[in-house]
Amino acid sequence: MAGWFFGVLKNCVYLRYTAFSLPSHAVNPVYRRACFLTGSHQIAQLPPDEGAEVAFAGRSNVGKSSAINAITEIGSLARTSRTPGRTQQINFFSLVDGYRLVDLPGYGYAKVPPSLQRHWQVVLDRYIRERRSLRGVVVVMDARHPLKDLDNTMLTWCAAIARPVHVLLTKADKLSRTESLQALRLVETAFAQHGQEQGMVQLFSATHAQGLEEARIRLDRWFGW
Ligand SMILES: Nc1nc2c(ncn2[C@@H]2O[C@H](COP(=O)(O)OP(=O)(O)OP(=O)(O)O)[C@@H](O)[C@H]2O)c(=O)[nH]1
Ligand SMILES: [Mg+2]
Repeated sequence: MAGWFFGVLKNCVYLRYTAFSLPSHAVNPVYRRACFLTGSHQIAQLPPDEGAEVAFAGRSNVGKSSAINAITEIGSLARTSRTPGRTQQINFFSLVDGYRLVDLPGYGYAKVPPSLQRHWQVVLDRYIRERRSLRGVVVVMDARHPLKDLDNTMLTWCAAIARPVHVLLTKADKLSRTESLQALRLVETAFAQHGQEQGMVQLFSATHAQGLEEARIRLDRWFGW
């Protein structure tokens, strides 16, 4: 790939022409330029519904924030924690102007007070249903415990409103190869039954950098790059 690229040197923005080809597996540089944009508690606080964004949804503690960090190769971009319920707002990360990754609060964590759980249920429902710039939802599941009730609800619901979904079966590093493939087949079958397009389920590991390229290819397609 050849073309003009922006760079920053000693606080000066410069433009340069790169003539050499990037290898096919090269990371699209926009992911590495991700930066925190804003965090929202309410629908009214969301940034303008313009451009394009991809949201990461899933049960609490499955590894949504870690997946965003692995994909962007910025370890400290989204806050992660061993303690479930870490992400308690809708966090927006800007890639380039008008293109965003979105880290959603996790669902299904029993220790979150019921009133807060209801709040997020309503906000996430409206966000996924109404957000015009939302190109697709990455549903993150723990490869060891996929397809919990709320995951099935999310898949059914996204299919019903024709929201494209890509499933990351993360923490695959904790499974043997055979177990990983079993989990993959299981979720692929369920995915098809939920009326979603086939072939959009993958194994992933943030800690072992597994499945990054496949995930980025999906994001590239949704963003139209
Ligand atoms: N082994 C392994 N651990 C992981 C992986 N991804 C995330 N973790 C760990 O899982 C825990 C939760 O990760 P987070 O990324 O904070 O999970 P989350 O889904 O954003 O959690 P909430 O914001 O609470 O909903 C952390 O201790 C991570 O280090 C992975 O691929 N492999
Ligand atoms: Mg999180």
